[in-house]
Amino acid sequence: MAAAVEESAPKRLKQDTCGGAGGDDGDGETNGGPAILSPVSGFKTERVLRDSARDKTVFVHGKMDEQEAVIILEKTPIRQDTLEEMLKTSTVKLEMKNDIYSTYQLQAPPHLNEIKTTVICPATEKHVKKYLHQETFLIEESGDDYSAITLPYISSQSFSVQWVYNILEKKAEADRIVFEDPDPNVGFVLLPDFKWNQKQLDDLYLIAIVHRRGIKSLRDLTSDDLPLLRNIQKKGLEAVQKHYSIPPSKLRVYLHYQPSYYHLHVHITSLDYEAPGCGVERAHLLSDVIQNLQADSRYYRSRTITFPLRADDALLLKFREAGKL
Ligand code: M7G
Repeated sequence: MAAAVEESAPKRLKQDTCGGAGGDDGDGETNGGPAILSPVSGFKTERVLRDSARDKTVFVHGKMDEQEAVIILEKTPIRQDTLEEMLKTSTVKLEMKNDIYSTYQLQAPPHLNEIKTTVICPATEKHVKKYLHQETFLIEESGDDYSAITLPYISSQSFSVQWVYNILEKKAEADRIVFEDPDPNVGFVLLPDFKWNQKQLDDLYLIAIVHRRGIKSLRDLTSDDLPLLRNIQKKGLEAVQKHYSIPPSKLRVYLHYQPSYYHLHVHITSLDYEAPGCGVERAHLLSDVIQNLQADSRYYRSRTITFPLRADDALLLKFREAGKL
């Protein structure tokens, strides 16, 4: 059962550019008011990229206004604070009854029955691949492999980080910011990851995005960056404690390698939540990163780092071509 977040009502997105209104300049829009028009009503499904009955999620590729789009639909957890209302106001249909056992189809009123919907439009081929269910392979990337294979690849192929700059420049999601340290060198913005609907703490998911530009990933970090990392660890976790009453001992704080977006950010999730990408093959605990850099300034420049790649990832092909797989 999901404990509720004691917060103001979550913010919803305005009409998306691919749905009609709004510009296409890469600026973000965030709005605290009600949704006006459904950007997904005109969505034409092409194929389901991935679905999970267990997670109650579906990733769909299709078209919106002739533009490529990916939508992610996710049934949200049942919340403790609205449970009573839900049981009182729902209609029920008996499915079966046997002795002391009975099952029903319960139809909750719309406001207690929402589906979290994420829209990516226009979506690139890389977005479609990101969400397509794929076989994965582990790569062992040495420091030299990074310079010779990965760096040239990510310099030309990685996802745009415009959404990150929009957050840092307060052009998007400004009203969602939980904490900010504006210092250009060690500062960061802490806000909810867009995977989290902020309605229950069980699946709390925040990201701390550093103000400093040019740190692509873990690979770029040296001991010079320790003040930045320690600042996130200290002030970021203090802010989570203050805002959500969750102590550091209940949080998983980590960096991804490889990330999808090459602007340094730290993931902060509830320890009780098995967030996608929190496994040992991709997640590096911030506290370990700090200790490793304390012990060896060039730790992440030189060591071999293991990470998974999907079968159709062009980077995997580059490693294959180089005889590394
Ligand atoms: P990552 O490790 O680069 O990639 O993390 P991943 O998506 O493969 O984990 C980037 C994180 O930023 C992810 O947890 C995303 O869910 C989150 N994220 C991505 N976008 C495009 C947005 C966004 O526009 N707003 C917010 N708040 N979070 C985002």
